[in-house]
Amino acid sequence: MNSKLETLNRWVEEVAASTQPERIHWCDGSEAESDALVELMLKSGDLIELNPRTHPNCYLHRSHPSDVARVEHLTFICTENRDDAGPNNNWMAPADAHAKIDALFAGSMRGRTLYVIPYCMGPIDSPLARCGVEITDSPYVVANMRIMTRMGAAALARIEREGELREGSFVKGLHSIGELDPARRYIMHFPQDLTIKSIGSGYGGNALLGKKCHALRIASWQARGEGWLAEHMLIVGIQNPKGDIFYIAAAFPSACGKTNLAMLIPPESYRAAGWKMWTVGDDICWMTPAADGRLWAINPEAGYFGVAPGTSEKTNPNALAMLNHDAIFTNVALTGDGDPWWEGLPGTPAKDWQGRDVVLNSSGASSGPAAHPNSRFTVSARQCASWSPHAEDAHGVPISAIVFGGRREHLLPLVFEARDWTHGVLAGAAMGSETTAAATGAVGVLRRDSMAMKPFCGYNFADYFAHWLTFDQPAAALPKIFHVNWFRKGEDGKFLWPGFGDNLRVLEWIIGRCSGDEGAEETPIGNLPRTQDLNLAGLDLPHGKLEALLHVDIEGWLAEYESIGEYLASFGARMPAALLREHRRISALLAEAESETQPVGTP
Ligand code: GTP
Ligand code: SPV
Ligand code: MN
Repeated sequence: MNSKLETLNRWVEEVAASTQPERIHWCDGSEAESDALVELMLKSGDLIELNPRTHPNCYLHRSHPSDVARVEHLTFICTENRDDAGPNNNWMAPADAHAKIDALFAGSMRGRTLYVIPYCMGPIDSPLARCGVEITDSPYVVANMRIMTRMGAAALARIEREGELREGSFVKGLHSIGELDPARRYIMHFPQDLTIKSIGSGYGGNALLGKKCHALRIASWQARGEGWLAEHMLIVGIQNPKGDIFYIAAAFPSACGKTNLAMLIPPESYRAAGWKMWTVGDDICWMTPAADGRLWAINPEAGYFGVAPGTSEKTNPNALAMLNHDAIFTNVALTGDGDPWWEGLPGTPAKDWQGRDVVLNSSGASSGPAAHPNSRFTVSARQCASWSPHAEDAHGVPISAIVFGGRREHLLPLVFEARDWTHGVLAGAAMGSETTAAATGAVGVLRRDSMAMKPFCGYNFADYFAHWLTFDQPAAALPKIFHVNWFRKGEDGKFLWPGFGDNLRVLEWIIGRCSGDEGAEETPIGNLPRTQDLNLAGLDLPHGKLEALLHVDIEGWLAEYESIGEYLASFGARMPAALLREHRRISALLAEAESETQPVGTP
C-alpha cells in the first residue's frame, strides 16, 4: 500500500492478485534505486557493462532475437464500436480483448518483481503534461522509463493530486514480458478507459508504455476530445543570424529522419553566418492552440530512444557525442574493447547484436549487419548539446511550420508548400513511405502512412483528418504546412540529396516562406522553390540533381492522386467532404496541366 490514491492502490492490488508477483516495488526514480536495478540486471545478464573508460555508466541489453521491433499486426485498438478504431487499426471488442490478454497475464509475474512506475509525460509542472502509471515485471523497462519520462516521486505526487480531483486522471498501463513468445504477444489499447495492456515483448514501443501506447495512441484519442493534437513529430528550433528562433514540428515515419533533423548541425557556411539549431523533441509532439491563436508544442518525453545504425560523426555528431556516458544500448554490436558499435561507425565489430563472434571476409566486411538494423540507444535529452533551453517551458514553444515527409525513392520532390491548411492536411493524409526495420515485417515496401501516424493513431483516420481540419478557425494563426523528401534516388540508385546537415537549406526556405521572405513557383501540387530560392552556398551538387529534385512530373502525380483518391475512399462515409473536395481540386489542376502539355488533337 504505497499511494494516497485509493484507486491506484486498488488497481495495483488487482493486478498483483492476477499476475502473482513475488514482490512489489514502487519506483521513486532515485539514484539509489537506479543503481540497485543496474546491479540486479548485471547479475541476471539483462545488462552487460560497456567499456567504463570510454563509456562510463553505459550498458548493453540484448533482447530476444524474436523481439526486436514494434509488432503492428499484434497491436489493437479496442473500442466498443469497430468503426471508431477505423480501417487503419486492428480492432478487437474490449470484452474479448480483456478476456484474451487477462488469461495471458494470469500468473505471468510468478517469481518476479512487479514494479509500479508513476510517470509524467511532459514537464512536471506543465498544464499540457499528462500522467500515467506503468506496471511491469521488466527491470529493463524501469531503467528505460527512468530516462524516457519524468518518473518517480514527483510524478506520483501529481497523480495523487489530480486523482483526488477526478476519477480516471491517469493512464493505466500493464506490461509483462510474459513468455516472449510472438504467438502469445499482444499490445492492446482501451482508449475509452485510458488503459493499455501489453504482454510478450520487452522491446521499445511495445514495452515502454509511456511512449507510443500512451503519448500517441491513447493521447491522440484524448486530444481529439479535448481539442489538441498528439503527433509523431520532432520539434526543432532554428535560430537565424538575427537571433530569431522559429520552431518547426516534423512528422516522418519511424526510422525516417526525425532524430537526425531534431539534432541537425548546420553546414559550415551557415555556422559561419551565425545559424543555430535547438532540439526540443525527436519523436513526439503535443500541440495545443493557445489564446494567441498559435499552436504551442511540448515534447512529452524526457529522453531519446533513437536508431543507432547510421548515427555517425558525419550524419549526427550531436547524437554521437551524447552517447559517451549514461546510456543504454539495445541490440548493438560490440568492439573488442567493449565499446558499442553499429554500421556507420569506424572500427570493426567483434561480437554481433546476438553476442556471436563476427566473422569478417577477406575484404574486412561481415556477412550481415553486426548491429540489428533497429538497434537503439536510450539517453536523457539533457545530454544532447543542442537541447533547447525552452524544452522544459510549461506552455511549450510556438510552432511556425509543420513538415510532413516520407521515404520516397521516386516522384516526391525535395520540398513543397501546401497552399492552405486543408491542402496541408491532405498532403499529410496522403503521405507515403517505404517501411523500415522499426516494425517487424518487410522493409522497403511503399505504404500510406498518414501524418506518420499509421501505427500510432488511436482512432479512425477519417475522424483524425476531420479533427485536424477543425483547427482552421477564423482567429487561428496556424503554422504553414510543407512536405519534404530527403530520400529521392537517381537512376544510379543513390540518394539525390545529401541530406542531414544540408537539410537546413530546405528549412531556411521553409521559414522564409513563413515570414514572406522567400519566393516560390506555384504548381498543381503546391508551391516549390525555384533553384534560385534555395541557399546552396558551399554545396557541390552535380548538375541536374537539383532540377530532378524540384521537378513536378505531372503524369506521375496524376497516378499518385488516383491512388490517394482510392486510399481516401477506403475510409468510406466518415472521410471529411472537405478533404475529398481538395483532392478533386488538385486532381483537376493536374489534369489541366497534363492537357496543356499535350499537342492539340492527341487523345
Ligand atoms: P523513430 O525513432 O523510429 O521514430 O525514427 P526517426 O524518424 O527518429 O529516425 P532517425 O532520425 O533515427 O533516422 C533513421 C535513418 O534515417 C538512419 O539510418 C539515418 O541515417 C537516416 N536518415 C536520417 N536523415 C537522413 C537524410 O537526411 N538523408 C538520408 N539519406 N538518410 C537519412
Ligand atoms: C518508432 O518505431 O517510431 C520508434 C521506436 O520511435 S519504438 O519506441 O520502438 O516504437
Ligand atoms: Mn517514432
